[in-house]
Amino acid sequence: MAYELPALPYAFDALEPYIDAKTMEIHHDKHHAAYVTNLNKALDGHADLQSKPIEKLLADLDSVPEPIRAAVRNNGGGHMNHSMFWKIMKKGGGGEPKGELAEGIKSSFGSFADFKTKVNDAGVKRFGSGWSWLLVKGGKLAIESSPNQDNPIMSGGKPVMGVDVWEHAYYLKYQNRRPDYLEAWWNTVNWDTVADYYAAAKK
Ligand code: MN3
Repeated sequence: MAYELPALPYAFDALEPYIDAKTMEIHHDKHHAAYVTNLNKALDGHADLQSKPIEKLLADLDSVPEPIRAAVRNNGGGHMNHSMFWKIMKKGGGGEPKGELAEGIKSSFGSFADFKTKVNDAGVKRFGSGWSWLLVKGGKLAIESSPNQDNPIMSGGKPVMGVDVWEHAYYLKYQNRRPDYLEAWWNTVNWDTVADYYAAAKK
């Protein structure tokens, strides 16, 4: 069974004015679609690997034959990362998390404001393309950035929230202003789905 591009769970313009419709259309229909196509191409003839859930595939890259490992890492990572990214945003998102997630953030990072600053900082300092992550590792919440399409699951972590800082995520509206994009991005967050990822990551 080949990997499939999930439908965007809202309209292209749902995240306006923070993320413009054209960016969302190209990001989902072209970039994410290409990761899925190229992942399936790399895994052609490897039915055992293609039948794995994407998170299982990426948690054990050593089981992927060396000649296709980089393609699986990059395109599989792109597929998993974007599948989460669409779900943790929504129309009318933003505000602050509640419940256990809010408590976890407070006890790990001091305050919600400090947490935001750290996530933004990880994203701004990531040279070139990558992601800023909230993750659970060793039972604790942490903030890290990753290069390219790497996902925390590739190094023993569990992703809770990932912010795409590739230029394709913001260039049409923000050009070189990655910090402005990151600041605006918080207005799109779907804290309910981030809380679901947190609950799953703690298990
Ligand atoms: Mn992207």
